[in-house]
Amino acid sequence: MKRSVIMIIALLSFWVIAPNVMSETADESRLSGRRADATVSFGLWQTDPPLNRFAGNPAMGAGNQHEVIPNVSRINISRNDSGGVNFIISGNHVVAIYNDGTRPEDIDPNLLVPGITTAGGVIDDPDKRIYLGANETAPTGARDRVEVVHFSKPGTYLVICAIRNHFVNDGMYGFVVVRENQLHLQ
Ligand SMILES: [Cu+2]
Repeated sequence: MKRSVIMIIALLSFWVIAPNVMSETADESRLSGRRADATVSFGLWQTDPPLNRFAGNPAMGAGNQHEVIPNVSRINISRNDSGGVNFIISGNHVVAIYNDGTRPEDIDPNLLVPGITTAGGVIDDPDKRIYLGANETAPTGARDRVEVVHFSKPGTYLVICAIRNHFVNDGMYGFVVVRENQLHLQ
């Protein structure tokens, strides 16, 4: 009986003390719910009409929604901690990310990777580009994949699908907003 009372007191005190210790040692911005990472759906497999990929992908890009969801994702970084975005790619898409302040109209959709003609080709505008992801023909470029991209500086980053038809015709682009947490800088 005594022992169980002691156990309860020990557990309760841990429950009270542990969060305080954690908040002193960990990044408070993360504990308070400010996200250091975000998950972005980059192309989605449709369900209406029903889609069956069991035996293989539908031809000509059918059955795929060319959208970036959420369209604007936000992450927080601090002086000591950077952040990341997990792009979950479904379909034939190529992630290209441009530096802070780049707008969709700054992209030249007529600069193309030579030799690729599918879906209008792949945009290859290197101006202010900070990341170009895998193509489906690359060894790492399966249609269903994740690319995790690191952000260490605040800014508003344009993220486009570099498949020309997706960007030009479907407006497949979004933004990653990286904010620096000023509250806990010392
Ligand atoms: Cu795309």
